[in-house]
Amino acid sequence: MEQALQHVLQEKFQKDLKEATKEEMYTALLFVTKDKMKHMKQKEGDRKLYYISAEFLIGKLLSNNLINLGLFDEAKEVLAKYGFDLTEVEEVEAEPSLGNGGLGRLAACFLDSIATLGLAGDGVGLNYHDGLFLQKFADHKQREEKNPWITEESWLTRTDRHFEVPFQDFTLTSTMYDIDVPGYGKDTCNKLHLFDLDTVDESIIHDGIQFDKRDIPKNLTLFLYPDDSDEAGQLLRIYQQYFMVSNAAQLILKEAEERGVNLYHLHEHVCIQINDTHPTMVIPELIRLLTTQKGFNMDTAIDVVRKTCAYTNHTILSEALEKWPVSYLEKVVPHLLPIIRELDARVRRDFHDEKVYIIDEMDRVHMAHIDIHYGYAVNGVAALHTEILKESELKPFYDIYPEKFNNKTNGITFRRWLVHCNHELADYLKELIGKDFVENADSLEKLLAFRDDDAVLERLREIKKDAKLELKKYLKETQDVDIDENAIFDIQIKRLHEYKRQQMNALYAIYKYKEIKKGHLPKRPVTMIFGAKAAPAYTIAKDIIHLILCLQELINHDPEVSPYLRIVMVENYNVTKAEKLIPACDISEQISLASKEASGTGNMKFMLNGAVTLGTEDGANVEIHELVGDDNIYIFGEKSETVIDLYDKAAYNSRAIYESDPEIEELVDFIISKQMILIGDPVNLGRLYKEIVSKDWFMTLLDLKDYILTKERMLEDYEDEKAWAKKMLVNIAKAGYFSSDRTIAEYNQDIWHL
Ligand code: OX2
Repeated sequence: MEQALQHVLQEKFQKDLKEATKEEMYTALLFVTKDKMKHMKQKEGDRKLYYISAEFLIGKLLSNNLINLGLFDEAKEVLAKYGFDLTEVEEVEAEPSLGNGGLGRLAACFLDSIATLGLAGDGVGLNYHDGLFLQKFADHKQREEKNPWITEESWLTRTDRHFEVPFQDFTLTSTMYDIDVPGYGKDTCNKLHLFDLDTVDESIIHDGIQFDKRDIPKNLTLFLYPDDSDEAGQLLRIYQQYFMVSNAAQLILKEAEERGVNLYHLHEHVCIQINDTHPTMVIPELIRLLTTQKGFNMDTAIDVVRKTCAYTNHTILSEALEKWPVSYLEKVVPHLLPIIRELDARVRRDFHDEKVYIIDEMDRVHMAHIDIHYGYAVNGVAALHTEILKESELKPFYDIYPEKFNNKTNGITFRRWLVHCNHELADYLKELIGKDFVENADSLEKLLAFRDDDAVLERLREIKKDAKLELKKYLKETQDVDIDENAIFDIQIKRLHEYKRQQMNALYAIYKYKEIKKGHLPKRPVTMIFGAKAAPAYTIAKDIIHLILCLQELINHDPEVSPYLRIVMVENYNVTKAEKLIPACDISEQISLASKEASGTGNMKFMLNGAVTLGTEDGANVEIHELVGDDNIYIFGEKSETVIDLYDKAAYNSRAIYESDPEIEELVDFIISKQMILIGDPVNLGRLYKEIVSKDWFMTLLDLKDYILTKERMLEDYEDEKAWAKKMLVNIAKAGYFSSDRTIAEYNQDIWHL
């Protein structure tokens, strides 16, 4: 390592290890690591997986690659010898914001686990130059800016693969970039293929993230999820999706032919996982390529494609189940329409239930319906979610194809979410139970043997305290905020969405503020931490951010309250920040309206790092609850059956709750109180107030009181330090099930058969 670094520094910068800057040292590490991976091949096998996804939220890669390659300790030592701190050096790396939230991070964890299990599987996506967006706060509001991350030297390698992608008005030539994906302790390596266009032009971006949505050659891979509140935005998304899948399909066929595969047996050698509906057009595109270029007839092409593709559903929110108007597809990819119409005609021929048609009476194409009819497997991402798919959301399909439906409860990679983000905890666990858990997560259960060992419990508390101190330092340096490491850290970090109910947590803050004002002081200070980006066109989500930022201002500047309660909204929440926040957390907020959070994966990361969940019976919380038992989790709120029933009967009435309960009324009214209006914008606060009182689609007021009571009980319980430490221990010990290695082993066993 020392020689290799020395060599790069000399060649590139004519410098010695002693003279290098942090940036130069980072570049040297990047080169050395990339060079090592360049010589690693993919595992050879009969069947190869292509995981197609609009998002891969990979985070910074230096440390993780070093860990997986077994070079981390050596690199750290060499750097220390020359006065460098590896943690500081890796700060130099820009984090690619190639994802929005859980779906994209899941894809990244999966790539790690696929490689770690030694399976041949590559990711396929797009190389967005400016990612999702960079979040800035000004006037207590979110502002969006571009988030460039591609530097001259990066993990991307330009390849000489290019494909022609035909659109209605023009044909574009792609360029494929690769990022290496090494497995933990493996000498094989997979790839993440990111497609791009050489003509993309970042200079067309102005005023934050505005740009001409119609200039496709210049804008195609600028942003992930460009604003689709108008037609031009929706068309751009279709351009992006088709560009992604046409490249994927061409790559898949090309690689198969290079491997000598007879395309009539494609399904025996290739498997395609469609990550939510964004890549759905790969199905008609493959059929098109097989029929127009490879001499297949329609029946055979459909048959082969059906045996090749599998689909993962990540949500039951109807606005997320994509439906593209036929007229839009006509404008962008008219050559796919005859195929989509043929696929629809076959469905209509075989089934007489309009709920399962592909094209509906309003001439919209239901993308998920294509996946379910023309793929061989459909999976949900947690047990409850899959049950809801089978029993309600996708019931008509389950009735037709019961054998296609299966559950794959999500997971997270322990290499990033424990070994990398929490060195102190990982090292201590290795000391206690051996290092086997890094690859064999179930062995974390060995920790249970120490549940009554005072010294171990004490050490776990110390490790938590150290992580809090680290976070305190980080927040001071990056955002100039002060937090108290002796406070209870209560953290809600995830995308901003009404169903995730950050607004309910904000109402708790109002409750606590008022209590403190009345002189009911908590035994120990509480620090409430939020981190969330709102989609640029999602008005109410932005209003909720505004509410939290106004409360932050009010509470942190009130000398009567701030010694006991603080609010911190972390700017531009991303993977790097999650890695600092999660190890420091005491209370993990997982408070979605039951039935709405398909799984959640933050809940798993927190648990693994010794936080205790405060949550509803939703998504994977249900499975966490089953694993840790009633004593080690705090569950509140209505169950999913009740919620689904309320929706079915249109029986939820937030105004009735508001008007009949003076305590709730007082909290909600505070949103538009004089003090708040003095700080914030009456338009935003007023709109949010009205939304909660007169609509409250995600039933905040339904669960608010139970939430407040449960959280208060949790704060009380925290005071029994030993009992709390035991809860931490049990959570860590039981987290093994949520390793993405387990999830991927199940995908492979039941769906992929690699
Ligand atoms: C998310 C889901 O909301 C979340 O519950 C889940 O854990 C994650 O996917 C990974 O499965 N976009 N993001 C999601 O769904 C969609 C659509």
